[in-house]
Amino acid sequence: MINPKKFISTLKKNKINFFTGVPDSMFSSLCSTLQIKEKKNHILSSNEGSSVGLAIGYHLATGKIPLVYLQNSGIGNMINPLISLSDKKVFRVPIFLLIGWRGEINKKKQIYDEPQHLSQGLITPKLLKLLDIKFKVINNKSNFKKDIMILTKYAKQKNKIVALLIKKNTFENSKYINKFLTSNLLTREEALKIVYKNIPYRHPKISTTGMLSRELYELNEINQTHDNTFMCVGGMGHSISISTGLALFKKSKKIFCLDGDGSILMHLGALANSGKIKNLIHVVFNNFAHDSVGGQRPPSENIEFYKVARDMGYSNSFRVKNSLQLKNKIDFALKNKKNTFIEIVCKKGHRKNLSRPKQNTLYYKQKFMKFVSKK
Ligand SMILES: Cc1ncc(C[n+]2csc(CCOP(=O)(O)OP(=O)(O)O)c2C)c(N)n1
Repeated sequence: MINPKKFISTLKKNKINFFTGVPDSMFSSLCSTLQIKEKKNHILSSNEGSSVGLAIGYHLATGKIPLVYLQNSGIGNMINPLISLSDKKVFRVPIFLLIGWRGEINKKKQIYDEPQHLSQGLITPKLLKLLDIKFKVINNKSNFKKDIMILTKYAKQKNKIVALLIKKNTFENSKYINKFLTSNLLTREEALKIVYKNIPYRHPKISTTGMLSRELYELNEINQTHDNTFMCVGGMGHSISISTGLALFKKSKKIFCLDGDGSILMHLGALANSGKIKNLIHVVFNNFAHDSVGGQRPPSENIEFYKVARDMGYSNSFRVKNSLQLKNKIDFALKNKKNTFIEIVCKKGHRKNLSRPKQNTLYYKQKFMKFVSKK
Protein backbone atom coordinates (compact mmCIF):
# COMPACT_ATOMS: atom_id res chain seq x y z
CA MET A 1 0.00 0.00 0.00
CA ILE A 2 1.07 3.59 -0.59
CA ASN A 3 2.02 5.75 2.34
CA PRO A 4 0.17 9.12 2.03
CA LYS A 5 3.16 11.11 3.31
CA LYS A 6 5.48 9.50 0.74
CA PHE A 7 2.92 10.17 -1.98
CA ILE A 8 2.73 13.86 -1.02
CA SER A 9 6.51 14.17 -0.91
CA THR A 10 6.73 12.66 -4.41
CA LEU A 11 4.23 15.22 -5.66
CA LYS A 12 6.32 17.97 -4.09
CA LYS A 13 9.51 16.63 -5.69
CA ASN A 14 7.67 17.07 -8.99
CA LYS A 15 6.89 20.68 -7.99
CA ILE A 16 3.23 20.10 -7.18
CA ASN A 17 2.73 22.19 -4.08
CA PHE A 18 -0.92 23.19 -4.03
CA PHE A 19 -3.72 20.76 -3.24
CA THR A 20 -7.46 21.25 -3.34
CA GLY A 21 -10.48 18.99 -3.60
CA VAL A 22 -13.47 17.26 -2.07
CA PRO A 23 -12.60 14.19 0.01
CA ASP A 24 -13.27 10.62 -0.97
CA SER A 25 -13.27 7.48 1.17
CA MET A 26 -10.97 5.80 -1.40
CA PHE A 27 -8.11 8.01 -0.20
CA SER A 28 -9.41 9.50 3.03
CA SER A 29 -6.00 9.07 4.72
CA LEU A 30 -4.39 11.16 1.98
CA CYS A 31 -7.07 13.88 2.29
CA SER A 32 -6.69 13.98 6.08
CA THR A 33 -2.89 14.12 5.84
CA LEU A 34 -3.15 17.03 3.39
CA GLN A 35 -5.60 18.85 5.65
CA ILE A 36 -3.48 18.41 8.75
CA LYS A 37 0.10 18.51 7.41
CA GLU A 38 -0.23 20.88 4.46
CA LYS A 39 -2.39 23.59 6.05
CA LYS A 40 -0.91 26.44 4.00
CA ASN A 41 -0.95 24.60 0.67
CA HIS A 42 -4.31 22.92 0.93
CA ILE A 43 -7.92 23.99 0.54
CA LEU A 44 -10.80 21.62 1.03
CA SER A 45 -13.30 23.07 -1.41
CA SER A 46 -17.09 23.05 -1.37
CA ASN A 47 -17.48 21.19 -4.67
CA GLU A 48 -15.32 19.76 -7.42
CA GLY A 49 -16.05 22.63 -9.84
CA SER A 50 -14.84 25.12 -7.24
CA SER A 51 -11.70 23.00 -6.81
CA VAL A 52 -10.94 23.53 -10.50
CA GLY A 53 -11.59 27.26 -10.08
CA LEU A 54 -9.15 27.41 -7.15
CA ALA A 55 -6.62 25.44 -9.17
CA ILE A 56 -6.88 27.82 -12.13
CA GLY A 57 -6.41 30.81 -9.81
CA TYR A 58 -3.34 29.17 -8.29
CA HIS A 59 -1.88 28.55 -11.74
CA LEU A 60 -2.51 32.15 -12.82
CA ALA A 61 -0.73 33.37 -9.70
CA THR A 62 2.26 31.02 -9.80
CA GLY A 63 2.52 29.39 -13.23
CA LYS A 64 2.72 26.04 -11.42
CA ILE A 65 0.69 22.86 -11.65
CA PRO A 66 -2.02 22.46 -8.97
CA LEU A 67 -3.49 19.15 -7.80
CA VAL A 68 -7.24 18.56 -7.58
CA TYR A 69 -8.54 15.46 -5.81
CA LEU A 70 -12.05 14.05 -6.03
CA GLN A 71 -14.24 10.97 -6.10
CA ASN A 72 -15.25 10.08 -9.68
CA SER A 73 -18.86 11.03 -8.84
CA GLY A 74 -17.60 14.62 -8.70
CA ILE A 75 -16.36 14.61 -12.33
CA GLY A 76 -19.73 16.01 -13.39
CA ASN A 77 -19.31 18.99 -11.08
CA MET A 78 -15.95 19.89 -12.60
CA ILE A 79 -16.47 19.22 -16.30
CA ASN A 80 -17.70 22.74 -16.96
CA PRO A 81 -14.65 24.69 -15.69
CA LEU A 82 -12.34 21.95 -17.01
CA ILE A 83 -13.67 21.97 -20.53
CA SER A 84 -14.57 25.62 -20.91
CA LEU A 85 -11.62 27.18 -19.08
CA SER A 86 -8.62 24.93 -18.50
CA ASP A 87 -9.04 23.03 -21.76
CA LYS A 88 -6.37 23.08 -24.47
CA LYS A 89 -8.64 25.14 -26.75
CA VAL A 90 -9.24 27.82 -24.12
CA PHE A 91 -6.68 28.85 -21.46
CA ARG A 92 -4.58 25.69 -21.34
CA VAL A 93 -4.21 25.37 -17.59
CA PRO A 94 -2.31 22.24 -16.58
CA ILE A 95 -3.96 20.46 -13.63
CA PHE A 96 -3.05 17.17 -11.97
CA LEU A 97 -6.24 15.28 -11.08
CA LEU A 98 -6.38 12.54 -8.47
CA ILE A 99 -9.60 10.62 -8.94
CA GLY A 100 -10.99 7.91 -6.64
CA TRP A 101 -12.43 5.23 -8.93
CA ARG A 102 -15.62 3.98 -7.30
CA GLY A 103 -17.17 1.18 -9.35
CA GLU A 104 -13.73 0.33 -10.74
CA ILE A 105 -13.14 -2.21 -13.45
CA ASN A 106 -10.72 -4.98 -12.58
CA LYS A 107 -9.67 -7.48 -15.26
CA LYS A 108 -12.60 -6.40 -17.44
CA LYS A 109 -15.11 -6.93 -14.59
CA GLN A 110 -16.68 -4.31 -12.42
CA ILE A 111 -16.03 -4.92 -8.74
CA TYR A 112 -18.99 -4.81 -6.35
CA ASP A 113 -20.06 -1.29 -5.42
CA GLU A 114 -23.16 0.71 -4.52
CA PRO A 115 -25.70 1.40 -7.31
CA GLN A 116 -24.84 5.12 -7.51
CA HIS A 117 -21.28 4.19 -8.51
CA LEU A 118 -21.99 1.61 -11.19
CA SER A 119 -22.54 3.72 -14.31
CA GLN A 120 -20.03 6.33 -13.18
CA GLY A 121 -17.43 3.60 -12.60
CA LEU A 122 -17.96 2.17 -16.07
CA ILE A 123 -17.67 5.48 -17.90
CA THR A 124 -14.86 7.07 -15.87
CA PRO A 125 -11.94 5.97 -18.11
CA LYS A 126 -14.05 6.67 -21.22
CA LEU A 127 -14.88 10.14 -19.92
CA LEU A 128 -11.21 10.90 -19.36
CA LYS A 129 -10.40 9.75 -22.89
CA LEU A 130 -13.24 11.84 -24.29
CA LEU A 131 -11.93 14.85 -22.39
CA ASP A 132 -8.48 14.15 -23.86
CA ILE A 133 -7.00 13.77 -20.38
CA LYS A 134 -3.91 11.55 -20.23
CA PHE A 135 -4.26 9.23 -17.25
CA LYS A 136 -2.80 6.25 -15.46
CA VAL A 137 -4.50 3.80 -13.12
CA ILE A 138 -2.77 3.02 -9.84
CA ASN A 139 -3.25 0.49 -7.08
CA ASN A 140 -1.28 -0.44 -3.96
CA LYS A 141 1.44 -2.16 -6.02
CA SER A 142 1.96 0.54 -8.63
CA ASN A 143 5.15 2.45 -9.16
CA PHE A 144 3.41 5.70 -8.27
CA LYS A 145 6.66 7.69 -8.29
CA LYS A 146 7.23 6.88 -11.95
CA ASP A 147 3.59 7.57 -12.87
CA ILE A 148 3.59 10.94 -11.11
CA MET A 149 6.83 11.90 -12.83
CA ILE A 150 5.60 10.93 -16.32
CA LEU A 151 2.27 12.71 -15.88
CA THR A 152 3.67 15.94 -14.43
CA LYS A 153 6.28 16.12 -17.19
CA TYR A 154 3.56 15.72 -19.80
CA ALA A 155 1.25 18.28 -18.11
CA LYS A 156 4.08 20.80 -17.97
CA GLN A 157 5.31 20.28 -21.53
CA LYS A 158 1.86 20.35 -23.12
CA ASN A 159 0.04 22.61 -20.64
CA LYS A 160 -2.60 19.94 -20.32
CA ILE A 161 -4.72 18.23 -17.70
CA VAL A 162 -3.56 14.79 -16.49
CA ALA A 163 -5.03 12.29 -14.04
CA LEU A 164 -4.26 9.39 -11.75
CA LEU A 165 -7.19 7.05 -11.33
CA ILE A 166 -7.02 5.46 -7.88
CA LYS A 167 -8.23 1.92 -7.22
CA LYS A 168 -9.62 0.62 -3.93
CA ASN A 169 -7.18 0.00 -1.03
CA THR A 170 -4.34 1.90 -2.68
CA PHE A 171 -3.42 4.01 0.34
CA GLU A 172 -2.38 3.02 3.84
CA ASN A 173 -4.23 4.48 6.78
CA SER A 174 -2.37 7.30 8.42
CA LYS A 175 -2.04 8.60 11.93
CA TYR A 176 -3.60 11.80 10.66
CA ILE A 177 -6.98 10.11 10.29
CA ASN A 178 -9.60 12.38 11.82
CA LYS A 179 -10.67 10.88 15.11
CA PHE A 180 -14.07 10.65 16.76
CA LEU A 181 -14.45 13.72 18.95
CA THR A 182 -15.67 13.34 22.49
CA SER A 183 -18.07 16.04 23.56
CA ASN A 184 -21.50 16.10 25.06
CA LEU A 185 -23.14 16.89 21.73
CA LEU A 186 -25.37 14.31 20.07
CA THR A 187 -23.92 12.20 17.29
CA ARG A 188 -25.67 12.45 13.91
CA GLU A 189 -27.29 9.07 14.54
CA GLU A 190 -28.56 10.08 17.99
CA ALA A 191 -29.99 13.30 16.57
CA LEU A 192 -31.51 11.39 13.65
CA LYS A 193 -33.30 9.03 16.04
CA ILE A 194 -34.94 12.03 17.72
CA VAL A 195 -35.91 13.54 14.37
CA TYR A 196 -37.28 10.17 13.21
CA LYS A 197 -39.32 9.66 16.39
CA ASN A 198 -40.87 13.11 16.21
CA ILE A 199 -41.88 13.20 12.55
CA PRO A 200 -45.27 11.56 12.00
CA TYR A 201 -45.12 8.76 9.44
CA ARG A 202 -47.28 10.67 6.91
CA HIS A 203 -44.52 13.20 6.13
CA PRO A 204 -42.11 12.31 3.29
CA LYS A 205 -38.38 12.47 4.04
CA ILE A 206 -35.53 13.07 1.60
CA SER A 207 -32.17 12.10 3.07
CA THR A 208 -28.72 13.19 1.97
CA THR A 209 -25.74 11.23 0.58
CA GLY A 210 -23.58 9.19 2.95
CA MET A 211 -24.01 7.65 6.38
CA LEU A 212 -27.14 9.61 7.25
CA SER A 213 -29.17 7.72 4.66
CA ARG A 214 -27.79 4.42 5.93
CA GLU A 215 -28.69 5.29 9.51
CA LEU A 216 -32.16 6.29 8.40
CA TYR A 217 -32.42 3.09 6.39
CA GLU A 218 -31.81 1.09 9.57
CA LEU A 219 -34.55 2.97 11.43
CA ASN A 220 -36.90 2.38 8.52
CA GLU A 221 -35.95 -1.29 8.47
CA ILE A 222 -36.73 -1.74 12.17
CA ASN A 223 -40.06 0.05 11.83
CA GLN A 224 -40.86 -1.02 8.25
CA THR A 225 -41.34 2.60 7.17
CA HIS A 226 -39.23 2.66 4.00
CA ASP A 227 -42.03 3.98 1.84
CA ASN A 228 -41.94 7.56 3.22
CA THR A 229 -38.22 7.96 2.48
CA PHE A 230 -36.24 8.86 -0.63
CA MET A 231 -32.54 8.24 -0.02
CA CYS A 232 -30.42 10.56 -2.11
CA VAL A 233 -27.64 7.95 -2.37
CA GLY A 234 -25.72 9.93 -4.98
CA GLY A 235 -25.94 13.49 -6.32
CA MET A 236 -24.38 14.91 -3.17
CA GLY A 237 -25.84 18.32 -2.31
CA HIS A 238 -29.00 17.89 -4.34
CA SER A 239 -31.33 16.52 -1.65
CA ILE A 240 -32.61 20.03 -0.93
CA SER A 241 -33.42 20.65 -4.61
CA ILE A 242 -35.19 17.27 -4.83
CA SER A 243 -37.16 18.23 -1.71
CA THR A 244 -37.99 21.61 -3.25
CA GLY A 245 -39.26 20.00 -6.46
CA LEU A 246 -41.34 17.53 -4.48
CA ALA A 247 -42.70 20.18 -2.10
CA LEU A 248 -43.74 22.42 -5.01
CA PHE A 249 -45.92 19.70 -6.48
CA LYS A 250 -47.12 18.14 -3.20
CA LYS A 251 -48.36 21.23 -1.43
CA SER A 252 -50.66 19.26 0.87
CA LYS A 253 -47.66 17.61 2.57
CA LYS A 254 -44.85 18.88 4.75
CA ILE A 255 -41.63 17.61 3.22
CA PHE A 256 -38.58 16.95 5.39
CA CYS A 257 -35.10 17.30 3.89
CA LEU A 258 -32.45 15.69 6.10
CA ASP A 259 -29.16 17.21 5.01
CA GLY A 260 -25.44 17.34 5.95
CA ASP A 261 -23.13 20.35 6.31
CA GLY A 262 -20.79 19.21 3.52
CA SER A 263 -23.77 18.55 1.29
CA ILE A 264 -25.61 21.82 1.87
CA LEU A 265 -22.37 23.67 1.20
CA MET A 266 -21.81 21.85 -2.09
CA HIS A 267 -24.80 23.54 -3.75
CA LEU A 268 -25.67 26.31 -1.31
CA GLY A 269 -27.28 28.36 -4.08
CA ALA A 270 -30.20 25.91 -4.04
CA LEU A 271 -31.41 27.60 -0.85
CA ALA A 272 -32.44 30.64 -2.87
CA ASN A 273 -35.31 28.47 -4.13
CA SER A 274 -35.94 26.17 -1.16
CA GLY A 275 -36.18 29.22 1.13
CA LYS A 276 -39.36 30.24 -0.69
CA ILE A 277 -41.21 26.95 -0.26
CA LYS A 278 -43.67 26.99 2.63
CA ASN A 279 -44.21 23.26 3.08
CA LEU A 280 -40.52 22.46 3.50
CA ILE A 281 -38.69 21.58 6.71
CA HIS A 282 -34.93 21.55 6.14
CA VAL A 283 -32.92 19.83 8.85
CA VAL A 284 -29.12 20.05 8.62
CA PHE A 285 -26.99 17.73 10.73
CA ASN A 286 -23.91 19.88 11.18
CA ASN A 287 -21.09 17.71 12.52
CA PHE A 288 -18.48 20.07 11.01
CA ALA A 289 -17.17 17.14 9.00
CA HIS A 290 -17.35 15.05 5.87
CA ASP A 291 -17.97 12.23 8.29
CA SER A 292 -18.98 9.65 5.69
CA VAL A 293 -15.62 9.79 3.91
CA GLY A 294 -13.13 10.21 6.75
CA GLY A 295 -14.20 13.17 8.88
CA GLN A 296 -12.29 15.96 7.09
CA ARG A 297 -13.44 19.48 7.99
CA PRO A 298 -15.43 21.35 5.33
CA PRO A 299 -14.53 25.03 5.00
CA SER A 300 -17.71 26.04 6.85
CA GLU A 301 -16.37 25.81 10.41
CA ASN A 302 -17.38 29.35 11.25
CA ILE A 303 -20.58 29.48 9.25
CA GLU A 304 -23.85 29.43 11.13
CA PHE A 305 -26.04 27.82 8.52
CA TYR A 306 -29.25 28.84 10.26
CA LYS A 307 -28.31 32.50 9.73
CA VAL A 308 -27.49 31.89 6.06
CA ALA A 309 -30.84 30.10 5.71
CA ARG A 310 -32.66 33.08 7.21
CA ASP A 311 -30.99 35.41 4.71
CA MET A 312 -31.87 33.06 1.89
CA GLY A 313 -35.56 33.26 2.65
CA TYR A 314 -36.55 30.67 5.24
CA SER A 315 -39.27 32.08 7.50
CA ASN A 316 -38.16 30.24 10.63
CA SER A 317 -34.60 29.30 11.31
CA PHE A 318 -33.01 27.78 14.40
CA ARG A 319 -29.82 26.23 15.71
CA VAL A 320 -30.19 23.46 18.31
CA LYS A 321 -27.62 21.60 20.37
CA ASN A 322 -29.51 19.04 22.43
CA SER A 323 -32.41 16.64 22.23
CA LEU A 324 -34.95 18.81 24.02
CA GLN A 325 -34.29 21.84 21.80
CA LEU A 326 -34.46 19.59 18.75
CA LYS A 327 -37.79 18.03 19.72
CA ASN A 328 -39.26 21.49 20.44
CA LYS A 329 -38.22 22.89 17.08
CA ILE A 330 -39.59 19.91 15.18
CA ASP A 331 -42.91 20.31 16.99
CA PHE A 332 -42.83 24.01 16.11
CA ALA A 333 -42.04 23.30 12.45
CA LEU A 334 -44.86 20.77 12.17
CA LYS A 335 -47.42 23.27 13.52
CA ASN A 336 -46.14 26.34 11.69
CA LYS A 337 -47.68 27.27 8.35
CA LYS A 338 -44.38 28.57 6.90
CA ASN A 339 -41.08 26.81 6.26
CA THR A 340 -38.48 26.00 8.91
CA PHE A 341 -34.74 25.42 8.85
CA ILE A 342 -33.19 23.55 11.78
CA GLU A 343 -29.41 23.31 12.12
CA ILE A 344 -28.43 20.57 14.57
CA VAL A 345 -24.94 21.04 15.94
CA CYS A 346 -23.69 17.51 16.50
CA LYS A 347 -20.42 15.61 16.76
CA LYS A 348 -18.86 13.47 14.10
CA GLY A 349 -18.50 9.71 14.19
CA HIS A 350 -20.55 6.72 13.10
CA ARG A 351 -21.03 3.04 13.82
CA LYS A 352 -18.83 0.75 11.76
CA ASN A 353 -21.52 -1.90 11.35
CA LEU A 354 -24.12 0.17 9.49
CA SER A 355 -26.03 -1.90 6.99
CA ARG A 356 -26.84 -1.01 3.39
CA PRO A 357 -30.20 -1.12 1.61
CA LYS A 358 -31.16 -4.71 0.75
CA GLN A 359 -33.46 -4.02 -2.18
CA ASN A 360 -32.56 -2.29 -5.40
CA THR A 361 -32.99 1.47 -5.74
CA LEU A 362 -36.03 1.17 -8.05
CA TYR A 363 -37.90 -0.74 -5.35
CA TYR A 364 -37.51 2.18 -2.91
CA LYS A 365 -38.33 4.75 -5.58
CA GLN A 366 -41.58 3.00 -6.50
CA LYS A 367 -42.61 2.63 -2.86
CA PHE A 368 -41.89 6.31 -2.28
CA MET A 369 -43.86 7.46 -5.33
CA LYS A 370 -46.83 5.39 -4.23
CA PHE A 371 -46.56 6.91 -0.76
CA VAL A 372 -46.47 10.52 -1.96
CA SER A 373 -49.33 9.90 -4.41
CA LYS A 374 -51.67 9.21 -1.46
CA LYS A 375 -53.64 12.17 -0.12
C1 LIG B 1 -20.22 14.94 -6.05
C2 LIG B 1 -19.70 14.10 -4.92
N1 LIG B 1 -18.53 14.43 -4.35
C3 LIG B 1 -18.04 13.69 -3.33
C4 LIG B 1 -18.72 12.60 -2.87
C5 LIG B 1 -18.16 11.73 -1.75
N2 LIG B 1 -18.93 11.92 -0.51
C6 LIG B 1 -19.93 11.10 -0.13
S1 LIG B 1 -20.62 11.52 1.32
C7 LIG B 1 -19.55 12.81 1.49
C8 LIG B 1 -19.53 13.66 2.73
C9 LIG B 1 -20.84 14.29 3.06
O1 LIG B 1 -20.62 15.18 4.11
P1 LIG B 1 -21.81 15.78 4.95
O2 LIG B 1 -22.90 16.23 4.06
O3 LIG B 1 -21.26 16.78 5.90
O4 LIG B 1 -22.38 14.53 5.73
P2 LIG B 1 -21.69 13.59 6.83
O5 LIG B 1 -20.98 12.54 6.08
O6 LIG B 1 -20.81 14.43 7.69
O7 LIG B 1 -22.87 13.08 7.58
C10 LIG B 1 -18.68 12.91 0.40
C11 LIG B 1 -17.63 13.94 0.24
C12 LIG B 1 -19.95 12.30 -3.51
N3 LIG B 1 -20.70 11.27 -3.14
N4 LIG B 1 -20.39 13.06 -4.52
